[in-house]
Amino acid sequence: MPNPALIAHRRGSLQLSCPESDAADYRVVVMGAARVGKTCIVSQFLHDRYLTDYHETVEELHRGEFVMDGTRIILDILDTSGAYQFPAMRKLAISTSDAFVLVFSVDCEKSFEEMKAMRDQILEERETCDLPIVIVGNKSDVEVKTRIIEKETAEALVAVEWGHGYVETSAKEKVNIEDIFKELVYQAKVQQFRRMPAFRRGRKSMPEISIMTTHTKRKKRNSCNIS
Ligand SMILES: Nc1nc2c(ncn2[C@@H]2O[C@H](COP(=O)(O)OP(=O)(O)OP(=O)(O)O)[C@@H](O)[C@H]2O)c(=O)[nH]1
Ligand SMILES: [Mg+2]
Repeated sequence: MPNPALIAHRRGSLQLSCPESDAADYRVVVMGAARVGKTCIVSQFLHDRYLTDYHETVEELHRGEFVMDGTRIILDILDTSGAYQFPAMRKLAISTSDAFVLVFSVDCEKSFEEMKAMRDQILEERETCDLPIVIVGNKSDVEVKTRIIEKETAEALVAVEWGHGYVETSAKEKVNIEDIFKELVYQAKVQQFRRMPAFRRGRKSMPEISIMTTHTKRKKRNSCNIS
């Protein structure tokens, strides 16, 4: 059953007319090689549903929300194609997004390399490293002998060398899925904080951030018209 607390839609099928003045809004793009599990991750996050039948994505826009420190966080989540047959769409997604989720599959070396190339493209097109980026190693449920990218290897590169967030997930078993989006909002808050004058003047401590997802508790807001 769809999760009533999260409002998800495909591009073009929903008119959203709610006033969002009290909410922080982030446009998030989910990128990664084909079949790494991007759509399954989004589906688990928004609908608590795992998709066993594979359908190649072209591009789908979803909307979800949760509450962090009393602030409503609205995420416009763009699920993209892993096939490189839509370079213009990828370029547009990169230029218009606030935050990035880059997914690879821990049993696929090629997807790890593609994730690196996508990150390079993002940094090049946005001309900055100062972006909220979370790297996701999906399919952590696979057998040990099938696994190719070790957690330590990915963490050393992503968290230590690059300074991004790293989360290992299983969309199949719904492990750590919410952590992706919590980490992403945390990264976005860190970026905002770094840009604050007080921090530039030398303040080193970070604000306390606690994130609570509420999509099992919240009710769909009446002011949103879904057609
Ligand atoms: N074992 C395992 N399989 C998964 C997991 N997540 C996704 N899959 C499977 O991997 C296949 C691809 O999943 P998708 O979510 O459609 O992949 P995608 O990255 O969206 O693929 P594109 O839309 O083509 O870019 C499907 O058959 C899923 O059932 C996971 O966590 N573990
Ligand atoms: Mg997909």
